[in-house]
Amino acid sequence: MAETFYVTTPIYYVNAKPHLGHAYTTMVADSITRFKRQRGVDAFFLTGTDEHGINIERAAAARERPVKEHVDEIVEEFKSAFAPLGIEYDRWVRTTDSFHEEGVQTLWRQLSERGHIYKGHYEGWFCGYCNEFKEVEEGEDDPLCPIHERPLDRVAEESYFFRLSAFQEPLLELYRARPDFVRPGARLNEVVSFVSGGLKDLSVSRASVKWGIPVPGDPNHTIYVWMDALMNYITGLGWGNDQFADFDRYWPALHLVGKDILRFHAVYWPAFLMGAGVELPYRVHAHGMWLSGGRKMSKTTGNVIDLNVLRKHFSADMIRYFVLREMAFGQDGDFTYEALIDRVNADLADGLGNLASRTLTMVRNYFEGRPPRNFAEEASGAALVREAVEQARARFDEEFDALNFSRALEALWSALARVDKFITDNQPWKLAKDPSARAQLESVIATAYEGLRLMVLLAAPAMPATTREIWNQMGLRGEPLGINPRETSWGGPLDVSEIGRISPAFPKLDKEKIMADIEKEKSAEEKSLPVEESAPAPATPKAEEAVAPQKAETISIEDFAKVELRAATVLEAERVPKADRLLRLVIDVGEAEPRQILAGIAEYYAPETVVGRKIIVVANLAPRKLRGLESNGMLLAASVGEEGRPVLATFTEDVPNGARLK
Ligand code: ME8
Repeated sequence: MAETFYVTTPIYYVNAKPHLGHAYTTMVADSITRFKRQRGVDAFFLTGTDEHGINIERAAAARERPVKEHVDEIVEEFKSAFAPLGIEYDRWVRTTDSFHEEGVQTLWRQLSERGHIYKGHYEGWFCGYCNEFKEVEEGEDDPLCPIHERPLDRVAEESYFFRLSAFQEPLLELYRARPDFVRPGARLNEVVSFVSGGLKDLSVSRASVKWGIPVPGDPNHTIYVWMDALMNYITGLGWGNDQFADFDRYWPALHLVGKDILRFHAVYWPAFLMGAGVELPYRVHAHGMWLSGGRKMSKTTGNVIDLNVLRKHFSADMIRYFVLREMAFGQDGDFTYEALIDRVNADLADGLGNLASRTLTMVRNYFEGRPPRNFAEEASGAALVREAVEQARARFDEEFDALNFSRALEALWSALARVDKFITDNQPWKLAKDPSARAQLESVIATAYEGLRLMVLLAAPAMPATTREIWNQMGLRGEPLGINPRETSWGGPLDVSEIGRISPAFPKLDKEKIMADIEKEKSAEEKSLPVEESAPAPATPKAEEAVAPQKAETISIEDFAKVELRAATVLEAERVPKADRLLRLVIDVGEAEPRQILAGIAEYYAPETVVGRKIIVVANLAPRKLRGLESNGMLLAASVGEEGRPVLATFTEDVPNGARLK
């Protein structure tokens, strides 16, 4: 049986829009899942949304929406923000899912039967944003949450309690016996010192909150949001419900969390599980926070990096590479667009992209497109390059596996620089002019091609789309993520005949232009209506008009039948010079020849992000000319928001090119 691996992210509050912080943990989880799978491990990746509690109830009330409608909407926002970042989870748990509710109630019953829950009275101060009771100095009348700087709620009500105090010793014993239970080590020390300071019993029900899971046998109470939310990690595998049967296969989990919520995961969660007699997680790994303008990026501070702005200017792989490379996992990292642009230009455009283009151009020019496989190491430094790549491969695997993504990528990129320098030092353009230097030339290009091949395989979990693109350009068959780098060796057999069409995988970014555009968008954004728990969006008639579908005259089925809608795949994409909005696409509509169409999406989609996409086109539109180029069809896209941002229509299942939509 294959080794298994189970990774989770926190489930996110649906009180505001997703931002880079949420996407970060989820991109990390996606990359590590792809890394494991590529190495033959049976991996499972769970994420989802935390939908109960007073803060969600309030966010919905502020928008004058029924709570369920509000949460459904924000869940969709999360899903549609994550998908274009190449995030492919196995399951999305919503705490409003009935299987989850069933599992949470099962846990409650077990804890209750084992004597870990009792009824009492609670009086204290509660922060709806933290979902946590706060200690407040005697005599304070209007205390604020030290994290959110918002007024705390006074709570005085009947409440059920979990006997957390009884778990102080078992928890300390856990940290002693398994010092890797919490990573990094510095975080473990914080947890140990917190628990050593003494644990009070925890209030785990609320009589005044209606939007939650009812306490079994006492429906006047709802279960404390954190007890509800933490349970997603096992209900999502089928524990305590009949919906799924994955618990025995995948549990225990590696929990990836931000350090902001470490205590809940490293103290309360294992205590609940111990109480119920359930096996503990494998590890809780706390990462640092993305800061913006020197402060933690958060919806309450209002300094979040908007995923729409990011996606507009940067491809998913640029963003993924940057966050993995830039932030030492575990430490805080400062996010700036300037740093992102600099990294993309240095490491991706001038680094990986340039190495791929120059290597493949030489394969095309000097070897008629057939990669040479002469590993006799005739060229000077070839053996050293091979060694550097092999060392980087070993180092990369070790570091990535230990979640040291930045160091893993750093090791890979330093080998990449070695290959690049090796090409330059050997001056293949001179060797190509000298027939007696043929073996040397072969050795240079074979070494560069081989180094590139092995490095692209390793980079694939971090950058799935562009590595696939480079792989195809290299003429290699299969998918890089389908090839186990540990079973691939230098100079091993290759499934390749000729290289494909060469095009730069990463365009060089124009820093000044992008920065100016982002500034403009930021000021436009400030004027628009945010979904923010702190600043409720008034339901003005204008806001409603903006989302309401336009009424149109009806048409007959015959009218509709005149429109020939077909499935197609984008083969090539490039910007149209001097036309900011236009992309020129070459598409396969299942006909003998590909077609050219022009699409006004360039402001929202970088060319490399649409290549390979399945789209829907109006195939029988009369041809028309734009900027001297003929367009033979039109692609379909939803027009979203007041600015009419196009979102490409596609299929969620495999559809052959040319298939008609009716
Ligand atoms: O805490 N930098 O949800 P949440 C890095 N529902 N990561 C960040 C970040 C930042 N600036 N901001 C947010 C909750 N995150 C609970 C969790 S789990 C059973 C319940 C990421 O929407 C990071 O993973 O506030 C952090 O822990 C999480 O989002 C908090 O998301």
